[in-house]
Amino acid sequence: MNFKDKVVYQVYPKSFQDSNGDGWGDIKGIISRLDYLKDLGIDVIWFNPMCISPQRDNGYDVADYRQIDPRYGTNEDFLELSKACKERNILIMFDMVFNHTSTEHEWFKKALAGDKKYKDYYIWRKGKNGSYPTNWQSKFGGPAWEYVPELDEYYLHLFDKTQADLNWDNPEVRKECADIVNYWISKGVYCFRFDVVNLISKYTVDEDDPNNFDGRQFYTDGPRVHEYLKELNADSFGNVESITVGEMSSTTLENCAKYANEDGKELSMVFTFHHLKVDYKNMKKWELQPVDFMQFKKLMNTWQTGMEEKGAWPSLFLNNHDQPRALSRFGDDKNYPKESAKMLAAFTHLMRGTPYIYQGEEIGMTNAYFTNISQYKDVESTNIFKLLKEEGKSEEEIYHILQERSRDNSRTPMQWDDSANAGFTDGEPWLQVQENYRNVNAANALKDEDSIYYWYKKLIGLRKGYKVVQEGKYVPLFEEDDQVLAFERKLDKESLVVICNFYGKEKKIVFNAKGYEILLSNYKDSNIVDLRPYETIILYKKD
Ligand code: TEU
Repeated sequence: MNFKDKVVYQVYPKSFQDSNGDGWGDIKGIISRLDYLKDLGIDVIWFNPMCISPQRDNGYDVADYRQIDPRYGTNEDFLELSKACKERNILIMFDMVFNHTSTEHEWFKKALAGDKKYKDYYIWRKGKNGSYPTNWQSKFGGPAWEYVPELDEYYLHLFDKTQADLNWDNPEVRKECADIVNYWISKGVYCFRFDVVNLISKYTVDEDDPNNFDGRQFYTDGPRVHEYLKELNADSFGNVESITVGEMSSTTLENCAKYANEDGKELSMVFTFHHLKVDYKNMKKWELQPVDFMQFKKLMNTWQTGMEEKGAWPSLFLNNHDQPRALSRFGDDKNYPKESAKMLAAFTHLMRGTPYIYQGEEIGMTNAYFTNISQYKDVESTNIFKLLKEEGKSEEEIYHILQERSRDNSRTPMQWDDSANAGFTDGEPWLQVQENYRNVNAANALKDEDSIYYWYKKLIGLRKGYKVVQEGKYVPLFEEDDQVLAFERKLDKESLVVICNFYGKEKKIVFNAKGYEILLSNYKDSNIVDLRPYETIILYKKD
């Protein structure tokens, strides 16, 4: 299916819309908000996992891949959602979590009970010298191995200890996963996101990480990952008109050129994260540094041109449910919320790739800025709070870090209007609503024709209306400038230029705009010379 003309919207179901007052978003709630999404102009909705799960990691710990978690509704409700989406010409993208299952999944329970077949669905090792099989750290902190006394063995979990890694070298596991994809295809789902799918093939699980770290060099972009993806493609989504995206953790351009090659043998596109680590000090998530803009720009340019040269397709995004809000991170949510949100959106939507909007970014939602650990719910945040405390950091310091980095920053409930709990729920929300909801909400955005919301609508309109946005070549501009990120998209006689001032200060630029018209700009009367704080200008010319 063509995905170059499409825009994807990510719904975090738990925080989107509650319909029954239990404080959790649900499917009926989503259905009631579909017209809002239709009006925005999006084509696909990616739903974070909604299947049965103990919710240790908000659904990324799946206990049954074929059943909707009752907290979201029933499988019948899902069919209703599917129908309602179809009526609006919106596609559904499901989130397939295949690197691991919940330890409450029946496969794992059977494994624990000593069933050999199911034990081999997971990765087990004996301890070494009375300790863990290797020194690997889980991505959520703590050891990546958990001991099971009954079996006198450890199982591998790259994430939480309730998320046991599946053994993809076992053909039966691969078949189970293809069957699950086919099950959802039979229910009318044609788009899939594959969670951390470049971690499924491990080089080895027996060697210590020489850097005393998480062991990622032994399981990232592993030896058989391309083979497994080709197989999954051939056995499931490759047989229908589908769109797929793989979440690629710490990957390389060379591997992504294969994962997302336009030959279509593996996936349609990839999510990569290098550009979202430019504020990690020493590449460590819990160490803060200001955004390294030059590094950010260089990464964007390298990946944009590299993927294009190799005939591969990227996804475009700055936000998702694991990232702090881009407006708070790359923009200025206090002094220039509108200007910087629009600039970041123009930048994201007009590069080469398929853009993803994370719920709420289209109305300028910000980080949560929670001030107490009791407000945080994410397993990663609560683990890290403990670990950083043990390291001797003060609570004040840790709060500062969490306010910048916690995944809960983007998970606060969608802000619909200025009524209690932002119109998200009549009950007690599972995660506190960000207090700025009285101003920052969808109802206000819809009333203001200059709002961020309508800007997103216009950007989506540009993608639909201009082939150069869908297919144009990417050419970096102003490469050495330390304040402006700009690029040209070129296709036959068409040229689209996007100029973004990434800072809250003015800047003079020299650009020969002869023959160009201004398609959009986030300030009135741009002169294409004196950029104002966070100004963005989109220029177009056809010879
Ligand atoms: O995330 C994978 C991942 O590696 C991260 O973005 C993760 O949040 C980060 O490393 C933590 O610092 C995916 C999902 O998007 C995430 O929500 C899940 O928790 C994770 O996989 C496990 O399934």
